[in-house]
Amino acid sequence: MSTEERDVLIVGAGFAGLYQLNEMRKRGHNVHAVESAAGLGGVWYWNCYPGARVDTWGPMYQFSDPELWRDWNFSELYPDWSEVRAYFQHVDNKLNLSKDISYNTRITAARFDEDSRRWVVTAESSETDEIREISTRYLLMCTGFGSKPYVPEIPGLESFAGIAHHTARWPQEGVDLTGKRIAVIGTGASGVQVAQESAPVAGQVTVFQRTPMIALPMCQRQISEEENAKEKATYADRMAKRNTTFAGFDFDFLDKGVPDVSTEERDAEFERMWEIGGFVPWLGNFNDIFFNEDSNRAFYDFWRDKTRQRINNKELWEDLAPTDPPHPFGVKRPSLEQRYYEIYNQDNVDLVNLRENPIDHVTAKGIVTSDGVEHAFDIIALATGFDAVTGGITAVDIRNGQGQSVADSWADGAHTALGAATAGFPNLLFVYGPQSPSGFCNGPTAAEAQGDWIVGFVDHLLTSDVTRIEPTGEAEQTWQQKIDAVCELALFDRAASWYMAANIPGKKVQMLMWPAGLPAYLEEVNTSAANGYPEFVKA
Ligand code: NA7
Repeated sequence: MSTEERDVLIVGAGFAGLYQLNEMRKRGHNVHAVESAAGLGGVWYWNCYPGARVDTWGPMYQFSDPELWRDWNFSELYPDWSEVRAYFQHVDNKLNLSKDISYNTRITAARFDEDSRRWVVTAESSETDEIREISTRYLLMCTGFGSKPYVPEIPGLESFAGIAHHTARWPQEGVDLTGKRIAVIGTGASGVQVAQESAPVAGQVTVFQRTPMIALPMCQRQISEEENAKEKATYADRMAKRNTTFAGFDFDFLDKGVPDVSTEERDAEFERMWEIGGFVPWLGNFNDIFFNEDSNRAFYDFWRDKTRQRINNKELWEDLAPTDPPHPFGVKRPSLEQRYYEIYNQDNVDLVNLRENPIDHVTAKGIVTSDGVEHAFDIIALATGFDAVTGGITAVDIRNGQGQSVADSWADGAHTALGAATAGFPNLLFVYGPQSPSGFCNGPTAAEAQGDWIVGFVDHLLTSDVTRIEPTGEAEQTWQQKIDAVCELALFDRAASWYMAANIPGKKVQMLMWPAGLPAYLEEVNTSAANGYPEFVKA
């Protein structure tokens, strides 16, 4: 076992980790990154299932450095996983990040040594089985919100004789869907994408739905070279704007609520948003959409009526676009779809409503539902989501000097100061983690905006005499109170979502994100920096 010494060790080579690596390197720090995948991209390495694509328009789903975007073009407004992966390769070609990344390497454990004030990290290579120890002053978890797939306990799943994969563990070489009988379990973003991609080529697609997805039209289109060239003139302004909007996009909520306008104006706005598509009807809607139940319901009814027009079989309307909303619109992340509702007009596509007819067990041949019917399949796609936000952190056995693990410390709920550090665990920071803008924020924007604060903080520490920092319990309580104050007014707790940690049985239900928007977040962390990081005890 070798021991290498670092100032900063980064776990994860997605947007957040790569930004940290580049910025720390620029400042001359001894930094290294480890990544369990064989390549760059984080979620975009693992999520190569059929139809996987970004739900943010490509121009704004990039780093803001002009050197990186000037000569990069996506061919579609919402690029698929392979184009995003090519983008990461482009970034690597420009910045030569790979030379400081250990791929195929998983961090399994980290112990804080109080004497040296350093983390001793165990890294295992999946290629060579080599186990190495890395000693680092600061440990930066950049594990994203979706790095730990969740597979529900379904009796008999392991006995299935066909092909079964979680969407985020889809084989890199792909799976031929042509003519196959395919089960899709789950109707989040991943399930919707697999279903609509499979339907045109599969022999049979059966979607197992627990909660209807309130999916929005993606309004996907090709982007020509001319359009890309023309758009580039707008990039710098639009990228700067990202830090000023609630969710890190180049658009924001309207500056009015539904009660402020007439019914005609409201409907005209809904129509306008609908035409633009994507997340505009979600995060560019009236500013009371997450707070006022009547406003939220008005949009739901608009969505329901639009969606029903696309489904020929009226018997499916209550399943797919029910009269009353399954939960308020948008408090669960909406999927963006391209032809999802139309697939139900095909003879080879079925829906099983799991609320009426749950899965009982899986056999070698397929899925048996509680009505006793055995549905035979060649492929089962488990689009069942993630132990989101905290899962990538607690999956590593991170222990403090007293032997306590982060997982134990968070058993009754994650607690953080500034959504970036947790009391009891010195010199440990996370980007895009719990109680940060995370799942409410465009990934590249958060990687840079929250990332800049973390770079500044660590740089400040490494160039001072301080060798140990730890957030105070008081700072955590203040942070929690600020989160609770927004949640008390909002509708977020009305859905069993991964935002609320409610998608994993037994996980403590809590708002996992900073719900007050990116500008308020940046004000908090920038104030902290200006005041010398008072949320932390320094030694
Ligand atoms: P999501 O959005 O968490 O969706 C998971 C889906 O799996 C959702 O429809 C769940 O139903 C369903 N699910 C979970 N457990 C079960 C069981 N036990 N039985 C049946 N169905 C189940 O994950 P995605 O991968 O689609 O998307 C994650 C994010 O990645 C997404 O928001 C984008 O930002 C990209 P439920 O709704 O809980 O009833």
